Amino acid sequence: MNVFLIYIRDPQFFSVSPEPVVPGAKVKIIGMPPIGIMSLSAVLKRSGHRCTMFDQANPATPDAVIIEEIARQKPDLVGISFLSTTSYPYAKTLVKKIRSADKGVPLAFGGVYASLNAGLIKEQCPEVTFVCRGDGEELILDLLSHLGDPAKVAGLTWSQNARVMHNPDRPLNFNLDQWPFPDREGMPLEYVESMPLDVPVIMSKKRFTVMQTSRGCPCACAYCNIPTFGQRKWRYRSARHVLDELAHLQELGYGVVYFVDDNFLLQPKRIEEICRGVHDMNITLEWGCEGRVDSVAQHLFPIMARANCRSLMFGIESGSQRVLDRLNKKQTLDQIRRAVSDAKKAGIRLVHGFFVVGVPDEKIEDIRATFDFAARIKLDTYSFNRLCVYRTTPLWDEYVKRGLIDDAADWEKYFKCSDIDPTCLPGEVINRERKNGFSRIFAYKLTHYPIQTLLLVMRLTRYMAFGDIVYLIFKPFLKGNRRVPVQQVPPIKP
Ligand code: B12
Repeated sequence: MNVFLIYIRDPQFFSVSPEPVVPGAKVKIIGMPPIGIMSLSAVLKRSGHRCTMFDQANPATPDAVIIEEIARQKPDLVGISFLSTTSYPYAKTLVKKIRSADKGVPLAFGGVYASLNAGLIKEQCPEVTFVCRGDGEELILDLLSHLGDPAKVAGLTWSQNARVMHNPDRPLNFNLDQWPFPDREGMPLEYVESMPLDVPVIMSKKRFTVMQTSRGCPCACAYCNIPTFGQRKWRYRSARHVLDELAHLQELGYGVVYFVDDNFLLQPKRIEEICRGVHDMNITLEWGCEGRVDSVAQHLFPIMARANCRSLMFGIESGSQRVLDRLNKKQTLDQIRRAVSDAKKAGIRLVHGFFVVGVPDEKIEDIRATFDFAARIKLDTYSFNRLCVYRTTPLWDEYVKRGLIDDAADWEKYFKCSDIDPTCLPGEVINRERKNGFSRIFAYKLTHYPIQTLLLVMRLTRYMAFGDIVYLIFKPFLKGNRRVPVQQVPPIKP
């Protein structure tokens, strides 16, 4: 059969401007390769199906071109993949456009947000034929075999006689080694910038891609819905399978890879095997990953560094223990200090800290403590985002109970916590404290860690246009705070 897969991007995360906002800047799009559809494409092709992938950020294939292709090729199924609440409006718009051009083509949604809101989406967006929940590999094959009899497909939400049908869930599949490596060569990707400006994922000019070596996370942080999506289970590919994919990427000419795992640092034995294999198999690919500071794999940081781990991004969140506890982070300030210092001592080139501000019950002193803490630990880079609440997270459920969110009316929205929660500091105060905090961090880093700061700036100049660096440094002080991308998709009212 012939399948189209389309990856939806929220335009605020990509910029395809021929005239960059900062003169001389070379950032093309802020994002990563769409590994979700690439994974499905590989599975489809291995089973003998034809598959064409589209990325909404590809300037060569705007929506009109995709719709023309649908009219020309008449695919048997069009799968539409998006990650989050923020991209749902754009997925809806595209589905409506496709449907008005073609009444009959089966349209399927998939991805984390679609999975967790399937029934509501199917009701709100009748143009979409199927909403696919959970892992897509088995499901999409099953769906193609039962396009005329969707009742047989576990994990599917669809409608019959105007009634939304919610088939039983698919059991979680733990055998991830059975799937082929993602189809990375099946779509053009030269418009994707390998180093998103918001998060300096990887600093390299080598050919870049992403890889997923495990799925899920057993933790229960208040702001995260991955445990809901993955039933708090952690599923992983064997070290052997991961190494084979790394070797395959090297053969294809990739030089750098970022692991998009939810919790890469969970199992020391597997990490050790992967690192040992990197040496034994002469894999020179550089890589980066994310992890928790309480990982029991910290003694492996030196081995990881020797196995070409170049960036390690920690979800630190706050420099106030009170705030960490409020977020149910189950980590201590000491653990953070130790993890960051161990990673730097081990020789990991870039250690990043993700922080949030605007947390419920957070006081001005907590925000100040967070910035001062971030300044003092040996992080190379850091980001401080305003905490947002998404449906199916513990925090969302708390807000529903407290009457701050009306689940029935608000399900397709997300909120900055400070916009709805009176226990948060007001937005202006958070922004003011964030600006002041950035000034203090810069001053502290320059005076206390001048060599680390200088090396970082020198490294940035090697990989980024000067305009981008200036923007990155001054972004926290700019009004509005975010580079305004040229929007390929018109903004839609929520
Ligand atoms: C990498 C990543 C990013 C990257 C984007 C990568 C890219 N391609 O551009 C960056 C850093 C840019 C990013 C940004 C954001 N992200 Co993000 N991100 C992730 C992360 C960690 C991994 C995603 C991934 O690559 N998964 C691996 C692939 C293989 O899985 P997949 O895409 O889900 O696809 C599988 C299934 O879902 C299914 N499937 C998917 N599509 C389809 C379609 C069909 C037809 C079928 C049958 C099946 C199917 O099959 C696939 C294979 O099994 C997820 C966490 C997660 N586990 O999903 C968070 C996550 C998706 N992000 C999240 C958020 C909130 C954001 C931001 C809004 C953050 C912000 N405020 O800036 C932005 C918005 C991005 C956007 N445009 O939507 C939340 C979403 C929560 C929500 N309800 O909205 C998540 C779940 C993190 C979390 N812990 O809560 N993100």
